[in-house]
Amino acid sequence: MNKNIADKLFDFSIATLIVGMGGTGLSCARYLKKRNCAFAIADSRQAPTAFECVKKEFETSRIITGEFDYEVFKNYKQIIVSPGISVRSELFSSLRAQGCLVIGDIELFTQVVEKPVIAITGSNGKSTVTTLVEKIAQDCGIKAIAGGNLGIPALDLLESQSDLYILELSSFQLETTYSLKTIAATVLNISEDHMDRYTDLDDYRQVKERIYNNTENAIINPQEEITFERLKQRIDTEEFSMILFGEALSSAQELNCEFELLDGEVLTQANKNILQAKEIKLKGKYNYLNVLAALALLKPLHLDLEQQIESIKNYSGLPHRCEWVDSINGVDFYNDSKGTNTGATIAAIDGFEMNDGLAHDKRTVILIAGGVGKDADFKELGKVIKKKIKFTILMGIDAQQIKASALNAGAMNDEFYNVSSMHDAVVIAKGLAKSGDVILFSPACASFDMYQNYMKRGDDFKKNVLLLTAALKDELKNVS
Ligand code: UMA
Ligand code: ADP
Repeated sequence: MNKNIADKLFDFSIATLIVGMGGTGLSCARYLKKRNCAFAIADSRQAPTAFECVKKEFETSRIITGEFDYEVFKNYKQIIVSPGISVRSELFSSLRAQGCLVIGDIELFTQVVEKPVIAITGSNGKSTVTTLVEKIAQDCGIKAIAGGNLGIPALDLLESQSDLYILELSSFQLETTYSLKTIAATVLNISEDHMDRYTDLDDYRQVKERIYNNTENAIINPQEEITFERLKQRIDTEEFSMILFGEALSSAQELNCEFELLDGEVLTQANKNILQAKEIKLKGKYNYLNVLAALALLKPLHLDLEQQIESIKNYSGLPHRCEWVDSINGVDFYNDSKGTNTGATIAAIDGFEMNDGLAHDKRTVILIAGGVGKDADFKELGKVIKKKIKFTILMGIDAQQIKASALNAGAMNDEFYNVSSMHDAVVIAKGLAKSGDVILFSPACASFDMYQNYMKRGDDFKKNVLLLTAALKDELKNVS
C-alpha cells in the first residue's frame, strides 16, 4: 500500500476534478454537490451521453469534453477518476508527481462511510456472491445494501443509511483505492481477464489482492495458491484472521477449510454438514463454492445459521448467469452472457457436467461464444472445447482466436460455425441440437463489439431463443 496516499484525506474545501461522465462520475458529482464541494467534470468524448443531463444538473460546474489535457487537469489538486479510465497513463503519473491526489470513488466512499463494509473481488462470481451476501444479511434482519461494480455506485449507497455495506470491487476500482477498511474481504478466484489493462496475470492478481489491506478477516480458497501463500506471509506482520473455504482435498493436502464442499454434494462448516447441494437453486460446483464464500464473509457477524441456510435455499441467482431460457424438443437453452472471460465459460461448461451427471465424452453441450477477447489467451478454453463441446458457434471480432485455440488442441474444423448475428447463432445451434442437448450461450468475451453491454447481449439471445421456440411450438400445435 502507498502509505502517503492512504494517509491523505479528501479535502471537501478544495476544487476537485471528476474524470468520466458515466455512472461513477455522476454519482461523485451528486455527492460532492451535496457536500458543497466545488468541482469540474471531464470526459474525453466530445459529446458524452450524459452531457445534457450534466449541464442541467450541475449548471455551476465546469464541464470539460474532448481529449484530456494535462495543462487543464494540473489546476486541480484532487482528481476522482472513473474505473474505465486507466490511471497508469503518463497523464496521471505526471499529475501525481505534481502532488495531485488521484483516487477513485471507492476511496472517497471509504473515507466517509461509518458502518461496516464487506468487500468482494475475483475474476468470476463477484456479483453472485455480493448479491447472496446482501440477501442473507437482509433475511437475517440486517439493514444491508450492496453495490459498487455490481451497478449502484458506492457513494449512492450511503443514501440508504444502511448498517452494512457490501461492495463488489473490480480490479479497476482497486487500482485507485488506498485506505479501504473491511470486516471481511475476499479474492474469490483469479483467471485471465482485462489483459488489455495489465502487464500480466500477476500484475492483475496483485491489484486484486489490495482488497485485503486493512481487513479484519481475509476470506480465501487455498486452491488459489499464489494469493493464499502471499496472505500467509502477511499474517505475521498484519493483524487479520484467515477464513478458508473450498473443496475438500485429499488428506495429504489437508488445509483445514472451515467452509468446505464435500464430494461436490455436501456443504459443511467446521466438519458439520449444513446444506446439500441439491437443496440450492444455483447449480454447478463453482456456485457451491460461491455459497461457501458468502457464508465465510458473513461469519464475523455471527448470524443465525438456520436463517442463513433458509435464505440460501431461496436464492435463485441473477439473470445472465447460466440462466435457463426455454426448452423445446428436449433441448434446453441457457443464457450466460455474463460469462465474459475464459474462466467463467469453462466453469459454466463444467457446471453442466455437475448438474446432470453427464459425462462429457457424450458431448451434449453446444456452445455459442465470441466477442471482444480483451487480449486473453484462449488456450485453456480451446482444450475444454475440444474435450467437452459438441459444436461451437462463434461470432464477434475475436471469434477466430477461439477457433484457432480449439483447433490447436485437436478439435475438428467441422465442429465450428461462424455467424454474424445472434439470430443466426441461435437458429444454427438449434438445427444442430438433438434431444438431451444443452445450448449454452457463454461468450468468454466482452460484448462491446456488437452490444452496449452484456445485459443487452443476453437479452438479444433470450429474445431470439423465445422467437424460435414460440415458432416451433406453434408448428407442433398445428401438426397435432
Ligand atoms: N471515458 C473517458 N475516457 C476514457 C474512457 C471512458 O472519458 O478513456 C468516459 C466515457 O466516455 C463515459 C465514462 O468515462 O462517459 C464511463 O466511465 P466508466 O467506464 O468508468 O463507467 P461507469 O459508467 O462509471 O461504470 C463503472 C464501471 N465500469 C467500468 O469499470 C468499465 C461499472 O462496471 C460499475 O457498475 C459502475 O462504475 C458503478 O460502480 C461495469 C463493468 O463493466 C459493470 N465493470 C468491469 C467488469 O465487471 O468486468 C470492470
Ligand atoms: P462477476 O461479477 O465476477 O462477473 P458473476 O457472479 O456475475 O461474476 O458470474 C459471471 C459468470 O461467471 C457466471 O455466469 C459463470 O459463468 C461464472 N462464474 C460464477 N461464479 C464463478 C466461480 N466461482 N468460478 C468460476 N466461474 C464462475
